[in-house]
Amino acid sequence: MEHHNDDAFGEASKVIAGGVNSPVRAWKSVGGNPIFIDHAQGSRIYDSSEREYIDYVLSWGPMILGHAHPEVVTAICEAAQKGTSFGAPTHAETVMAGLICEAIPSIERVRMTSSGTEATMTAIRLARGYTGKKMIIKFDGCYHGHADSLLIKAGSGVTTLGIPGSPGIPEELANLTLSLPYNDTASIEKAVERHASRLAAIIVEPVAGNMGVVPPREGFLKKLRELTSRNNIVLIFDEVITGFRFHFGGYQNLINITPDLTCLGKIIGGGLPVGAVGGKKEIMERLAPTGDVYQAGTLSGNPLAMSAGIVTLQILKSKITSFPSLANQADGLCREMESLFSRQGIAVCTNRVFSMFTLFFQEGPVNDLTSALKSDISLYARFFHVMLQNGIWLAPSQFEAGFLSFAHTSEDMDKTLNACAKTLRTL
Ligand code: KE4
Repeated sequence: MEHHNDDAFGEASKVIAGGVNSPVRAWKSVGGNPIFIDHAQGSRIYDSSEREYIDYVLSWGPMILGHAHPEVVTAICEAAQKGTSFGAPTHAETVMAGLICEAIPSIERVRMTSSGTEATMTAIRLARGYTGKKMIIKFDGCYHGHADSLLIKAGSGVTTLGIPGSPGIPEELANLTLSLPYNDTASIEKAVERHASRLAAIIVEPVAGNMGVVPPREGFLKKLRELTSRNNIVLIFDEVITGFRFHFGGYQNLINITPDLTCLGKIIGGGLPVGAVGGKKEIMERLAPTGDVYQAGTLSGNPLAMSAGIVTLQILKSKITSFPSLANQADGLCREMESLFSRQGIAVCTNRVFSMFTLFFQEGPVNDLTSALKSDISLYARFFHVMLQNGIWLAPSQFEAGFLSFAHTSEDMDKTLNACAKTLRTL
């Protein structure tokens, strides 16, 4: 049935809160009704009117192999033939956990969940249970999912929608979370000095992706490791976006900093609902059933999600030598876009880490939430819509990351740059 887009959103809004199952999909910050997608293949995504777009959102990161990768689809179909959920251990979960432990040496034990939110929520609870302390520190503009303790000055949809905090979180709980400016070493030193005896954890996106891409300043993560080691504070790297994005492992492997716990999601699920928390055996064994920190999940380690994730990670493992060219492709795209912007006299600041990037509509630099918020979001909104008309699917928010996949071709790059040139002429 031909679904005209506005009808689709109208229909959805009659039965789904806000017409979407995740706020950032509603296009609130860029305006207009969201386009509904019918299917996707490789680097391309198709709406319900069969219009084709080159996709740089990639489901917010998971689709690093491109959409509907044949081996991933086959793995899911084969798993489905054997049943979709048993509520009992399966060998696939051991294989998945083994791949994660092999790729990220700091992870000695894993617990699978069905979302990144559950992974970070579990990590926080574990840190509090393990240390017996209550306070946590996060960073402004970082987004760790929507667990109560973490929805404080969060990034992603919270920043996009300009939601001050989130009603429904008791201040007794919110007051136990201190959010500091990202990359601000001085403020973290002062905070730890003052609160060390009460601090259970510091949680950080080692490369921030939820205020747009903001890389860590030299020494920032090292300082967090030093301060947490000295004060019995659990250091949690939220690698839900960065895990397996830059290579077959975590960002932590590349900078040689070992967190106590790591949260994963997105890519490790190959597009199916998956999250994971992992880390030191001594901490992870505090989780029920060996320990007394409870967490659980009916569909945690679900056979279909494991089959998609295992094949995805195995393919990424076989592509270890291809990651540099993925990063080079992103580098070339960003440089060419920057020169198109400067030729048109439009200010843009590009932050890129390997194959994840954000074009901030401002002079820059952008190294924390305060500087990210200086971006011209109405200009971004116009850019978003005209690029869409020109067949390019970008994040419907200035404060998100763009991603490349191994399915993006040089033809995709050329088409994107032509669309960008055409778009900029209309701005
Ligand atoms: P989920 O619960 O959405 O699977 O994961 C939460 C999460 C945790 N940590 C980081 C670093 C994340 O980026 C996320 C989720 N990312 C957003 C987009 N930046 C998901 C998109 C959405 O909310 O629809």
